[in-house]
Amino acid sequence: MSTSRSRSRIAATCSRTAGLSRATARSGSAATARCSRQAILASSAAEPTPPTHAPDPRVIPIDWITLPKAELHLHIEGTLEPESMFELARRNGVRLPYPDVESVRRAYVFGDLQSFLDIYYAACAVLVQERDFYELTLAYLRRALLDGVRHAEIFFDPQTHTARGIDFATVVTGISRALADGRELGISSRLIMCFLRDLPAVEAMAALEQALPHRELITGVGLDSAELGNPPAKFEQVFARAVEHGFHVVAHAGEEGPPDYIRQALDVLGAERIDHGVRCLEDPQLVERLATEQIPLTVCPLSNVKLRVVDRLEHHPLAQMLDSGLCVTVNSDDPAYFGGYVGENFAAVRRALALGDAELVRLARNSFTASFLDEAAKARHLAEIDAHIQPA
Ligand code: ES4
Ligand code: ZN
Repeated sequence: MSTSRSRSRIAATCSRTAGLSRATARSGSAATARCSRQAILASSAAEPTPPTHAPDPRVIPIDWITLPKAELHLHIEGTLEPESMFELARRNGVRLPYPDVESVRRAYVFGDLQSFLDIYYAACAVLVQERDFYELTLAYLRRALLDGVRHAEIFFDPQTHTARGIDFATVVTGISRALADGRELGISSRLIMCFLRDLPAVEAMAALEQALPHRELITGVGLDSAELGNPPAKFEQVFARAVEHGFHVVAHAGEEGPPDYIRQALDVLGAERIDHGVRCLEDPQLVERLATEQIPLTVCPLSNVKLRVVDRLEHHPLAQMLDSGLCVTVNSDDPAYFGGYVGENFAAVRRALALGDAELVRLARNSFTASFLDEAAKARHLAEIDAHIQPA
């Protein structure tokens, strides 16, 4: 495993064009140093090679934060920052069980997915008016732009709100109005409604019915919340009906649940993308299928550490997933709770897993190819990535 890993990193690094940064190459690797020297020589054959320990002023480092990318796994309710939580609580007369912002942040220590969901759903009580959903979404889009996000496919959980007496229309129009304004700011988007898998399937079916008058605002359906004990097959009929209505299909699977949940998401629900999917590595046949069919997996590294899916980022399976030929993307999940937006997720895996330039570029390219954008838009974004890493 480690042999194939280092081989692929060398190959990836050596396929870079002259002028790219080698700051991401793991220090002490003779092979990457050799590759970097070749790149420098190609760009300036007449000049002597500088010592490898000194930064080369001719190499322009890539800005990974502003590298154009798409965010494909983002729960809009998970972008509620503690400051906004207090502001909305005051505005809507909602009592919070915390005295201040600092004590909220201190509470964000989670043992597993369920311990996070308990706090996350409770916090949603401050979202009441259409303008609350609008402001939440617009704040996210403004923040995402700073991280190079050009396109965002955003989840929302309608049942979390309708169960509190908030109209489906209030939620979906508030979010969609912000998404329309976001387009003016230079960020395209799609909206995906998720069913809460810990609730009965009939309730998911009712949510789908409520969505139909807003069909044109919603691109796809997904499946989230407590995974263990709630297999995808529980929602077979709901997803069949969603497909009849032409919705795209995604599903959280293989975050805490076993590889078989990933198979069910694909074969029973017709999922086009798997959200998380990290546990696929326990099943080599499944990995082979996911790689062959290039089924995208929207991986959320900082989320996986916070929810203890992995014990530390240095042990995250993202690198192994890349090496296995999987179409993986890096995403932020619930950034207000997990310690970072998508740029911070990129920066964190780059450092912790010593990813090379080519691997980071692949992650950004995958984010567009795995999106629900049309082919022309995908091509435009991929060209923009090329321009970013290879300035004229
Ligand atoms: C979620 Cl991290 C995660 N997993 C499953 N469902 C979710 N809803 C919001 N965040
Ligand atoms: Zn998620």
